[in-house]
Amino acid sequence: MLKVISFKICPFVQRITAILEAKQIPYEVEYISLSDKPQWFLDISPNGQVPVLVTENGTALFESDAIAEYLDEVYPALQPGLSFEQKALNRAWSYLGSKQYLVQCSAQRSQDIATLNERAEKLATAFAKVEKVLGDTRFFSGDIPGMVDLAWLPVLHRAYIVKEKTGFDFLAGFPKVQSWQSALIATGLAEKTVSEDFMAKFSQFYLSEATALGAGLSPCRNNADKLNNSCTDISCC
Ligand SMILES: N[C@@H](CCC(=O)N[C@@H](CS)C(=O)NCC(=O)O)C(=O)O
Repeated sequence: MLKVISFKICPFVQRITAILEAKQIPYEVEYISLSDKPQWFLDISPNGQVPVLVTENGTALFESDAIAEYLDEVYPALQPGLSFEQKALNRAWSYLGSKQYLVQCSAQRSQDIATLNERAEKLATAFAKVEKVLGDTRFFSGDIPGMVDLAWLPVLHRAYIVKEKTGFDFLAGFPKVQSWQSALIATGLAEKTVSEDFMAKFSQFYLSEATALGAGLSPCRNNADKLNNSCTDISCC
């Protein structure tokens, strides 16, 4: 069986588990600690990063884009019959999604409102591009989720949680992206592709009192005076 080496709040991993779930490919997950990486993991992960996908042959694949493309090619297509051009376009829109993971992580870790808004603005630049190309279908290009949808799922899932928990809306001003988010959340894929304690881990890391989002949970949302340190941590987890 395929094995995904994972870290619980990693969006790069969630993209891969989303593809596995959507394609109904059986897989198992092994979680590791990124602050204390085991030697066996370092031996198979050239960059020391998750996700790693161990194939049926025992080959350790790394880099989420490469893993996503492997799963797309080897297992039955989610959207059969796409032309090579359409596939290339889908990859390009997927890359735009996966490039936002660290941007969003850094926004969520912002320690003051000004930094949060500044980083959310970077994310908004990407949402504006997608808003322009989303059509009338439920998902990015059709009525079932395809590879582009799954690449954006981690970003849209996190935006959903943040809005639910704090009221802060990364998608403000993008009605089509909001509908797309609702359609994706309604599939149930978001919950299926993370660990059972994802919410607790996510909240602990991104919505604690140390972040502007977490401090915003108090009735006084704009705590900029209290939280005047800029976050310099752009790492994700
Ligand atoms: N380019 C990599 C990025 C993966 C990544 O940043 N993973 C993070 C967790 S979300 C990680 O493993 N960080 C540990 C480290 O960089 O030492 C990919 O697409 O797979």
